[in-house]
Amino acid sequence: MVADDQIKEIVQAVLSQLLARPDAATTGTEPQGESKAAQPSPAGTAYSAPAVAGDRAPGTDGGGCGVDNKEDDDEELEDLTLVDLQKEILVPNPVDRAALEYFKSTTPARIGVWRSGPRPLTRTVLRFRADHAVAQDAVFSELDESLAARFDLLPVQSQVRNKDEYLTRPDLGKKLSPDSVEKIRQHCPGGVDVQLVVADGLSSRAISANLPHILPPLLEGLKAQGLTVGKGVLVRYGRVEIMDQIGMLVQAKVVVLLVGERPGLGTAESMSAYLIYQPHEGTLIADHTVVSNIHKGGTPPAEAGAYLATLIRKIYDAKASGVNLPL
Ligand code: B12
Repeated sequence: MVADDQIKEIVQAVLSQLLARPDAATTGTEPQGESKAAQPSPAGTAYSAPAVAGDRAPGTDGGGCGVDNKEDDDEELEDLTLVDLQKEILVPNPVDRAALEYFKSTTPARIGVWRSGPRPLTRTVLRFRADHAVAQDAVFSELDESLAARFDLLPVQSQVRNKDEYLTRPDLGKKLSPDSVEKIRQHCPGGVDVQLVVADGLSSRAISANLPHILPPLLEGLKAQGLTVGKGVLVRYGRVEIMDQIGMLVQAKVVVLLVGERPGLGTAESMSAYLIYQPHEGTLIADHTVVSNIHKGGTPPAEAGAYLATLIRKIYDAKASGVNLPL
């Protein structure tokens, strides 16, 4: 086992060697074209002087090792995830800038990212990795339990004990812990029209970001639709199918689950609503209706809340959901 001091010494030695290298500021590992390409075009809009290794002036690229330029040691690194990709123009001097801006405005996909020879720009690669890190952080982040008190929800837990188990045992996330079953029996009134369930799922960030905006229009909408709503439940380490067990316990007509979606590279804050009419032992996944992509860059949560209220009324009236719900 290497002692902490030894590790520090090794890191120090590697860093001083890198800084002492004559080519530390110009590694020559990136073709010059990249740095040139990454410069803002004369008519450049959103893209300006990033403090990222691969996007410096020609010949100053550090190959992304982060120690390429001593003067920059105290500089704050730009948080690439804050840059709006749909507005970032990386193509130098585009022939038809307006068309490129239009295409980019229509999709969050990474189009028009330019290149360095056959490779993507360092900036593009770093952005990809940063977005991936954000997605991983969202998956590993824990549910903010203060949401329960804030929105008058009953905090419960699946049979999962920790995040690692959550990720490796999806089956346990579909069932309530015995304590939670008892809690729901005690605190949630039975026979309601609508049972609300909120679960962290694969992104508790999605819940923190959207819950405050979706709940008011959803609850107001259900009231306006004349539907009774039971005591809502906040599930830690929950998977989609846990909503069926909760629905069966409280004998609700319609169960609505708000859950964090598996984060992608576009956003880590996307939430889905899954809906089901009277779940029972033989319920299948296909008996659920899904409304996905609820976040500020997709269907905004306030709009989704109002829409869900009308959809729940439709499911209630049709006595069916999922593939059985008439279009
Ligand atoms: C992962 C995923 C899957 C995985 C689920 C496996 C797993 N165990 O996780 C697989 C590849 C199997 C899958 C299959 C399908 N999926 Co899918 N899936 C997703 C994805 C990318 C993430 C879902 C998520 O994060 N759920 C939250 C976590 C916590 O849930 P979970 O409990 O771990 O897993 C359950 C749910 O993911 C659910 N689920 C997944 N897909 C679907 C689709 C439908 C219609 C339903 C009711 C449930 C459901 O089943 C899982 C097991 O119980 C979403 C995209 C998104 N932005 O949400 C699409 C998404 C939900 N899927 C979709 C579709 C269309 C399907 C399929 C119908 C595709 C097909 N033609 O076969 C099938 C149906 C599955 C079924 N059994 O009936 C659509 C739903 C569109 C809609 N509004 O109805 C979405 C929104 C993608 C999209 N944008 O088109 N899917």
